[in-house]
Amino acid sequence: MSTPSANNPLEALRPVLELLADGEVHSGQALGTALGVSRAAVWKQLQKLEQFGLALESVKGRGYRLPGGLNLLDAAAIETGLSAAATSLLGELVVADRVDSTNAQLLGLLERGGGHGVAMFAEQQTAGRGRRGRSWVSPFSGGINLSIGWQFSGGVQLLEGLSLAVGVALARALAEFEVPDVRLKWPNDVWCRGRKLAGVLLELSGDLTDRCAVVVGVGVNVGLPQGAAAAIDQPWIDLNSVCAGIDRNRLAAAMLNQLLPLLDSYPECGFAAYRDAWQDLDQFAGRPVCLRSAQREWRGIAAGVDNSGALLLEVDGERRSFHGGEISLRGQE
Ligand code: BT5
Repeated sequence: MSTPSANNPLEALRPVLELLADGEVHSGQALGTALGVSRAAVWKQLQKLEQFGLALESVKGRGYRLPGGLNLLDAAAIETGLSAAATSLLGELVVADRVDSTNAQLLGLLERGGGHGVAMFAEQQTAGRGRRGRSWVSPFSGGINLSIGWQFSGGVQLLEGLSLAVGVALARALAEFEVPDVRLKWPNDVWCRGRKLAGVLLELSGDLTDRCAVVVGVGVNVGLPQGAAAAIDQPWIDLNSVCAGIDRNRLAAAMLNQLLPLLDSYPECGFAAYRDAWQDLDQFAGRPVCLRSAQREWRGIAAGVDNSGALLLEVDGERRSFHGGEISLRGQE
């Protein structure tokens, strides 16, 4: 797939971004010389950067800097970190500057008959999606926004529990960077220190009884600017506040190294292969929770998940399984 240039409006600004990525002060003169353009042209480029929400700082009499620097996603750097297994399963790697939603882009591709094995990362999403019409806050360079398209035959029931298994895969990728206190919250959240660090959104297309496709969408917070994060209406956390300095390209590769083999083997092995690992990471195991669905509310003690990924709750001494709804810790619902 060729990346539509509309998804890469930063292309022309990459050289100046790469100079500023070190977080140091650069004078307009030095930037102009390095880029081979006039100071006025540098100024125009810097103004455009601000349109991406990048907080450029002007240091009086000295020049400009991007506080904290930038660690841009780069396809070649991601590819360097891929395992042999992931490399052989990857159809195409796309790194976009800005898209509406990587899931929406991948769904479009799948509907046009392509997309299998395509992994798309975006520095920024203007309409990042959560479940049930909710949104995912994804400011420029603030995290990893990734969608992978996967076609398979045999009907959608083969993907039962997949969003939970993806959570396990993410936890494994984060463990490679020794991120502390990572837990999973049923059905699709990765938490850290009691706050949401990452979310998973699966979207399906095709004939759900036969040949169909899934888009696995994952958003992980790396360094969310406070301004953008103000729009998040629940406790959140980013990697920089627990484990600063993780290279985004290495993390992106680690995620693909986990997710591509998972997708390849999932129709055969299913959630049973991930259940124990999921339960070891369960944020709410043994705790009193409230499960809310559109129709009603259940109160019980969280007792893990079954082989299909359904939530198990002890309700009035009886163990019941639930396939949908949202859980919260009792007392905090
Ligand atoms: C999710 O939905 O958690 C799924 C998020 C999936 C995002 C990825 S990014 C790549 C791909 N492309 C997309 O367009 N989406 C996927 P849900 O469980 O419905 O949670 C959404 C809720 O999480 C929101 O209503 C907020 O409360 C909260 N939220 C939004 N942005 C957040 C963020 N950056 N960090 C933590 N929480 C956030």
